[in-house]
Amino acid sequence: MVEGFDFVDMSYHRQVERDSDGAITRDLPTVRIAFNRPEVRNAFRPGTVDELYRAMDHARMTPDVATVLLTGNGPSSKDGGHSFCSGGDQRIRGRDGYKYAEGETKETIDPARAGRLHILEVQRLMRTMPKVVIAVVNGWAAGGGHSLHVVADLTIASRQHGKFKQTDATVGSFDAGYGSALLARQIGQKNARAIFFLAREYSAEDMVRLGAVNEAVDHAELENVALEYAADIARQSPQAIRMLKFAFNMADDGLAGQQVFAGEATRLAYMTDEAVEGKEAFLEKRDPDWSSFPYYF
Ligand code: S0N
Repeated sequence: MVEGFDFVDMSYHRQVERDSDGAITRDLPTVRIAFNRPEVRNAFRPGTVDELYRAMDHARMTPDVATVLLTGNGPSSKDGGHSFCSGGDQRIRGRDGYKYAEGETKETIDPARAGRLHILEVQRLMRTMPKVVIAVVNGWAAGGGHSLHVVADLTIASRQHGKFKQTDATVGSFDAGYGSALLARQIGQKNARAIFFLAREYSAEDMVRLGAVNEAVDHAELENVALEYAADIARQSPQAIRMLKFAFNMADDGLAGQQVFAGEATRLAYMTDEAVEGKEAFLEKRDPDWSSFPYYF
């Protein structure tokens, strides 16, 4: 457990493989990050989103972590309701675009903290981090919570409690970026438009049929299945996984997606004798000798 967060939980899960003598042969570590405001269906405020960002970024920079599980704590102690995330907390949405914490006023609020759409920064981090993010939908995924599952690389959902509803238009907001356009790439224009325009409720199995969710599983098994997914991912080549993630993103992310993919390609190229020759020639103040590097393989 990583301490210091109020609204988000972050914990490391160390799964291992052992040989017949019981010795550990492979570590398969995973990070679980969970919204922790179940009494409001895990709605997020700026403070929640800032913590979520820090947790995600910590996972991004932890070298041996292959996979991030994003989920919601619960059920609610008030009514037993289960939730993944119900999006932006509507209680603090000001007409001026700021999100007011308790006791804050227009005069005291810090615009740098409360004036922007923080959650979009988390979406970009999920999208560009070199790790697989799995949305583990244990209850309601609504509004901005629905968009987070869309942005995740994979989604598994509780058969009993996983529910999906895109309520943005109901409350006068709209995720006009990944939440809608990426969803249309995933499940087709007509299906995505229906989800947004009609704001109807979908079960986990409905979403599997539409191709928006990878698997619906028994609620009691949800986190175990998520850890099995994470372990399988951790058995693959880390380099191959991040190249594949960035390749899957590239067409939809335009030049920003190309930049992320190209960064990895450049990093790999730096490991070749050819790139080393270019650098050494510069440092030795001579022309590079490319004669041993073919133009065609
Ligand atoms: C999730 C729903 C469908 C669950 O219904 P259910 O099970 O009947 O529970 P409720 O009784 O409705 O809820 C239980 C308690 O939780 C409170 N609550 C639930 N969701 C929220 C919320 N989002 N904000 C504040 N409170 C919430 C209820 O009020 C209730 O409290 P009590 O017990 O005190 O009465 C249902 O709850 C529902 O429809 N929720 C609202 C979903 C929603 O519309 N979310 C917002 C959609 N928009 C966004 O998420 C925008 C996201 C975002 O950040 C963003 C992105 C782009 C641009 C701008 C922004 C931005 O920052 O706003």
